[in-house]
Amino acid sequence: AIDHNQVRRGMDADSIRKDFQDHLNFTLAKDQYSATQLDHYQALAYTIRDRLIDRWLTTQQTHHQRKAKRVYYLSLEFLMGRVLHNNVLNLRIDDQVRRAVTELGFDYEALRDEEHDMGLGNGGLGRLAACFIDSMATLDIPAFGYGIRYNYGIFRQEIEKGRQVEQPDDWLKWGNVWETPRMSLQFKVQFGGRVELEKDAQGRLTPRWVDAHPVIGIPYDVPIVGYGGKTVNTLRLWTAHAHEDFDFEDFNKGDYINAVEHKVTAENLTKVLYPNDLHYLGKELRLRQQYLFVSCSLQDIIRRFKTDSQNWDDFPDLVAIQLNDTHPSLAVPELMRLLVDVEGLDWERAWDITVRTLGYTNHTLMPEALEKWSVELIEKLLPRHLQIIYEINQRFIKDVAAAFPGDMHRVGRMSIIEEGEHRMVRMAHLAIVGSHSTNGVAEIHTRLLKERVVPDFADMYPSRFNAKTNGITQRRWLLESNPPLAQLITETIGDSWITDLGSLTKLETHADDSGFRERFRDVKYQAKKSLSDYMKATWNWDVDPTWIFDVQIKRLHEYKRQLMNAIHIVMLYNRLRKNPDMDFHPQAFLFGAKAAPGYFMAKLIIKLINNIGDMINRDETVRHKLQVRFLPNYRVTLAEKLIPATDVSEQISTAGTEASGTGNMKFMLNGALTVGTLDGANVEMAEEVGSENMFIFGLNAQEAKDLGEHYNPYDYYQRNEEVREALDLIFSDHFSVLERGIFEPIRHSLLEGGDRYLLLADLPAYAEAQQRIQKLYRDREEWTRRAVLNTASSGKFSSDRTIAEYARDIWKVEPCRVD
Ligand code: DL6
Repeated sequence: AIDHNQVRRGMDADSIRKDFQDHLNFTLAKDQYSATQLDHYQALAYTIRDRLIDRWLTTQQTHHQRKAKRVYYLSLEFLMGRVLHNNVLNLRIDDQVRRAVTELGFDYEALRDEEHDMGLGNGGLGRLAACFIDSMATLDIPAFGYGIRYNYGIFRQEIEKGRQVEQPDDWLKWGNVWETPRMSLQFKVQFGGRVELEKDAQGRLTPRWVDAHPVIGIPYDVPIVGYGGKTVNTLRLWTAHAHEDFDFEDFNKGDYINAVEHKVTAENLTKVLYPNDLHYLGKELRLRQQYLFVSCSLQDIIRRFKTDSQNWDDFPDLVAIQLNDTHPSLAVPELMRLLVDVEGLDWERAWDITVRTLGYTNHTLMPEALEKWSVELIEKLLPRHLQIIYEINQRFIKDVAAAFPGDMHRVGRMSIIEEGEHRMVRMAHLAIVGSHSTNGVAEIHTRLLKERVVPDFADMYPSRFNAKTNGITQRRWLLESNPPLAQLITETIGDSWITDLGSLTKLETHADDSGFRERFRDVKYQAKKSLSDYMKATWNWDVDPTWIFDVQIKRLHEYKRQLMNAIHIVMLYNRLRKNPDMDFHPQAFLFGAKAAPGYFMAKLIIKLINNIGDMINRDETVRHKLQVRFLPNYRVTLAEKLIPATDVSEQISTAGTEASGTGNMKFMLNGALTVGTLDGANVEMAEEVGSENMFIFGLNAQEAKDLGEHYNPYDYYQRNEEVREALDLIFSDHFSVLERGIFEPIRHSLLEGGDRYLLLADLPAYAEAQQRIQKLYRDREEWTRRAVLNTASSGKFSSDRTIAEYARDIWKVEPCRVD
C-alpha cells in the first residue's frame, strides 16, 4: 500500500522509485516504450526536486517568522554546473537514489550525464558565486542569490583546425526541471525618457522620471539546498518581458509590427551572457541587463522588507546586499532612487541606509576590467540615475576636499566622474563610496588593490577595506567530484570535513604512513585512469595514466600565461629531439580554456597550443614521453573530471595580476602539487602547506613591478639559449607549415610589444621548477607525501570559512536554523 505521507517526500529507495515512475507517466507523459534517456533524467530530477519543496517552504516561513536578517548576493553570473547530483548529496540520499535507479534498470551515471551544465557565468567570479550560495545554505544563513536567467549561457567551444569556434549554449532547449517561474511577481523597470520637476503636496519641487520605456522582470527560482538538507535558500534569476501597456498603445494604433518588435527588443535583454572575462566592453545591452537585474532585485528586497518592518531605520538590520564586482553597482543610485523618489525619504537618511546596506567585492587588478560607463549612455538610458550619481559625487567631492584641503589633483583622481572628451562614470568609485565595505578576494590582492588601484580611497576610508580570501565548496569539489578520495578521507579521519574542512589537518600524520600513501596514490591513479578512459571515449586520445598529468585549466588570458606553458613545452620538445633517451618521466600537458570571442591573442594562443600538440603527439621521437592535449569546451563538468586526476596544477600568472584564483584551491584539495608564482591565493596556500611542498618560482609582485619599468624582453631572449631556440622554432613556422606567419603576432607581442606579462623573464625559473617536478615525481613516496600534505592543509580554502567571515565582518548576520 502507498504511504501517502511518503509521496514526493520519502527518502527511502522505494518512495524514490515510485515517484520516478509517477513523474515519467504523469509529468512527462511517457511509458517504458516511449521514454528516452533524457526523460529518465528528467523523471529523476523531478523526483529529487519534490524532496526539496517542503524544506524550501519551511525555510522561507522560518526566516519570515523569525524576522531574520537576510543576505542578498547580487551577481550577473552564477556558474552552477550540473545540479542533480549536488542536490542528491546535500540531501544525503545518494545510496537510496542509486538503489532506486538500479532497481529501475538504469545507470545513475548515465542519467547524470543527460544534464546540461547551468553555465551562467564566465569563470572564477561566477563559480565563486555558486560556491558561496552552497556555503550560505550549508551554514544556515538566510540568503538569496539574485542574477539573470540567460537563455544562452557561456558559449559551447568547438575546436576546428586548432581554432576556437563558438556555438550557442541552448541550455534551456529541453526545459529546466530545477526552476520555478513566479509569474505573479513582476517588477517594472524603465529605460530612457527624461526627468521633470513636479510640485508635490507641500509645494516642493520633486523629480519625476517620465516618458520612459517600461520592461517587466519576472523571476525564476531555483532552490539551493545546504548540506544536510535543512536550509533551502533561493537563487532568483530574472527574465525580461515586454510591458503590456506599452505594446498595447502600438497595437491600438494598428502598428502591429512595431508592437511585436518592441516585445522582441524587450525580451532580448536577458537572452545572452556576455562572454567577456576581465574585459569591459561598454555595450548598451549589457548596461540594460545590469539595470534590469539590479532594479528588480532591489524592488523585490524592499517588498520583502516591508513584510517584516514598517520602519526604514530597520533596513540595514534586516538586509545585507553584496555586490559581486561592479556589475551590480547601479544598486547605489537605484536604491537611492527607490528610497528618495518612490518611498519619500530625505536624501541623508536614504544615503545612510544605502551605505550601511551595501558591500562591494572587487575581483580584479586589471585596468581593462574596470567598468566605466559613458555619461552619455547613462543619461540616455537612466537619466534620473545620472542626476543621482551627480548628487552623490558632489557631496563626496566636498568630503574629499574637506579631508584633504587644497589637494585638487586628488579630487580629480577620486571623482566618480572621469573628465575628458568622453566623460565616464567610474563604477568602482561609485561602489566604494556607496557601500560600507570594499573587499579584495585574497590578502595580496587586497593589499595591491589598496596600494595600486584605489590608494586615495584606502587613505580616505581605511576601515572600509578588508580582505576575504576566496574559497570553494568541498561538497562539489571533493565529495561530488572525487568519491574515491572522499571515501578514503572519511575512512581515515571521519566525515566531519564535509562541513568543517579544517579537520583535514588530521590527515597530516598519515602522510608519513606508507600504507596510507599507497591508498592515496591508488585513488589518484584511478582518477587518472577514468580521465584517460573519458578522453579515449570522447576524442579517441590515448593518454597513459602512468604519465604525469600536468593541467592548466582556466579562462584563456595573456596574464594567466598559458603561452609560457606552451613555450616551455617546446623547450622540452627540443630537448627530447636532441636526446630522445633523456631521463624524463613521460608528461602529458592538458589544457582547457575558453577565450573571449573578440580576444584575438587569446584565440591565437589556443591555436598555437593545438598546433604544438598536433606536431608533438605525432612525432615518433617524442610522443612516447610528451603529449599535449587541448580539451574542448572546458566547463564545470569537465573540471570535475580533470581536477581529481591532476598531478601538477599550473598556477603561473605574473605575480600581481591574478586576484585570487579558485582553481588553485580545488587542485590542492584533491592532492595535486602546484607549480606557481607568488600570486593571488597561491601565497596563502604556500603559508598553509609550506612552500617546500609546492613548486614556487619566478618574480614576486614587487619584483615584477620593478622589472616592468625598464624591462627589455629582447635581452632575456638573447640570454637564454633554450628559450631562444623554442621561440625561434615557433616563429620559423615549424608548427604552422601550412599557415605560414600566423604566429607573428605572438612574436611581436613578446619581442617588440614589451612582453607585458614578463614571460621571458620568468621562463628560465619556470623551466627549472618543471625540472624539480620531474625529479620529485621519480620519488613516488615523497611525491605522495607532499600530495597528502596539500590535501591536509587545504582546510582554509573552504568557501564555508570565507562565508563565515563575510557574515561576521561585513553582513553582521547570524545563522537561522530551520527545524
Ligand atoms: O574572485 C573570483 C575570481 C578570482 O579568483 C580570479 O582571480 C579573478 O580573476 C576573477 N575575476 C573576475 C573579474 N571579472 N570581472 N570583472 O572574473 O575573480
